[in-house]
Amino acid sequence: MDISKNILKILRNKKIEFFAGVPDSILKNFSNALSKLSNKKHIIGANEGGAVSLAAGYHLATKKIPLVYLQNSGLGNTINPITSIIHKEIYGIPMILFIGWRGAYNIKDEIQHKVQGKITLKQLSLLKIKYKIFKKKLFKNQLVELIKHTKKNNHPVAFLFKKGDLDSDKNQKQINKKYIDRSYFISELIKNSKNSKIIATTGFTSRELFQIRKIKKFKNKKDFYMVGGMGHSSMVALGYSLGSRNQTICLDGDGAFLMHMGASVITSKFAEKNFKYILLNNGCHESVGGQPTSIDKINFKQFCSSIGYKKYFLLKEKKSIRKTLNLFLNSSGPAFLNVFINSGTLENLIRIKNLKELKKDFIKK
Ligand SMILES: Cc1ncc(C[n+]2csc(CCOP(=O)(O)OP(=O)(O)O)c2C)c(N)n1
Repeated sequence: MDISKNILKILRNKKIEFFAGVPDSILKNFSNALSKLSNKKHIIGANEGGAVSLAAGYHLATKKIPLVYLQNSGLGNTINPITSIIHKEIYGIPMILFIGWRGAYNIKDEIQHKVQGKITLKQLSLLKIKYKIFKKKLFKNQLVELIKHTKKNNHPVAFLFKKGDLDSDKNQKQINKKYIDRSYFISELIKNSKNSKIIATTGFTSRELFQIRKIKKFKNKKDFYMVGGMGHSSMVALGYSLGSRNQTICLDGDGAFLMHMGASVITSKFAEKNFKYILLNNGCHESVGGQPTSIDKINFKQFCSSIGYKKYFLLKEKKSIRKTLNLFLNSSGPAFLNVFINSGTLENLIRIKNLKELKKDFIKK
């Protein structure tokens, strides 16, 4: 039996049967095992703070121990509800956190995981959260001990996983090819927005944009890559657009959009003509394994008009790209473009490096 299924079995035996979280690549195999559960037992939250709050509410109703899974980059999002509600010195709510530990000691990882990777254990200690670092030969006992501890102390506990601890996912997702490839859209965007600055979201979007600029030998002076800070690209773009005359394009993903959806209300209210927002909508968290988002619940035409976007465009077909991009880019902002994209990314996607150099280039006029 694979480790994730084994873990789920232990959890079930201990009556842990409610799961909430935000997906992470290290925990991909575990969250895929959860995907078979009903919506009453497993919910992918908009952000990690929401996931721990959801778990807290479930505990209040059932007295059972919930489990929340997250990447350590989302630990910051949980800190407010943990320190102000969940902590044993406040209400005292037990729960288990499964944390994908990016930037862990002695493991090569991307630069944006360096700082958070280093402070993760210290943050947990500061929060008085007992933790264990997954060990393949000991994990059953480790888990049972953590469950006992959270029950006894009415305080969260954490189980940390490093890259490769859980089995890799053997069931490759079917790649949907109905819409537009992200990379194709990005190439067209680059060609058609020569005088614009692009602020691109976390994950494959930034990496594809970086790679396409490189291959086509466009200098990277136009882009700011949000290698982390998932969900905050639109606010960075708003700030930039207010301070600059450049047309500013925020290139976002649906998982990131949902993570801090309130930002869209602020951007549409305060943005000026030069602000353009593009949602690359594949209905999932593709960069960390393709787990579904809840974006399908939004009627974007109504949503955008209700929060004050001046224009809304929808793009689903490759053949309409040039025409729609032209209309969108030449419209007076704030304007919103909802692009339906296929899952799938470029082969051998490169990592973005030399961030300080890129920033220097970006801020040059
Ligand atoms: C606060 C935070 N939580 C989780 C992650 C891990 N993470 C990186 S990319 C990503 C998925 C982003 O999904 P979406 O915005 O839909 O873009 P896609 O991957 O589909 O291109 C996640 C969850 C993160 N970087 N930061």
